[in-house]
Amino acid sequence: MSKLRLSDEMLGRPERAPKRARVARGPARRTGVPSPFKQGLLLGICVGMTLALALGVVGFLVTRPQATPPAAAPATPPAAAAENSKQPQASIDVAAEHLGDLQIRIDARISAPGSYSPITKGQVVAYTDMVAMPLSHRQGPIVMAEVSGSPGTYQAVSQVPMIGEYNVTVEVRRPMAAQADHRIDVQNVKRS
Ligand SMILES: [Cu+2]
Repeated sequence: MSKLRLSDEMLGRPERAPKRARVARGPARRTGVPSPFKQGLLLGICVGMTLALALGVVGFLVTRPQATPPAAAPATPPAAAAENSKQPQASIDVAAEHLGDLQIRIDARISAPGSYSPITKGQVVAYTDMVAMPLSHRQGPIVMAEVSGSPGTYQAVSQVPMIGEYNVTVEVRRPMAAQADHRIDVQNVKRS
């Protein structure tokens, strides 16, 4: 640039005005040609960022209520989860009996919460876990079969590995998710 300026001054002292104009046109053209492009680029970036922000805000607002129940579900008991999903929860009455030789029979009477009518053809499983040794010999899922002639009553027989107090969890999988717990003390190998 300095060389050009010097040469312009050297050569064109008498023709300063037109050469200055040319020089002025040069940078003007140089700035003029990219400026729409730059403006367009800036505009594009601005519009793009605004759209991205808007999409982000919309996405955040839309997905937040959906993300809250799964986050709350593991922290809260299934009863609260069922309330959140507004699904009718089954009423489960669990009983367990030691039959002897560490065998236990688990009974579950499952009914609809409002009408108390038995829930038939349900998918029901049970889990047993020793209270004093949590998860060390947890058993299940033990499939519970509906007792014929006794609609809504599900039964399973299982053998626990050692004497002790056991927590029996009955889990209804269908037609709705629900579960209930019951404690049974298996203290003697013979029938207690
Ligand atoms: Cu044990």
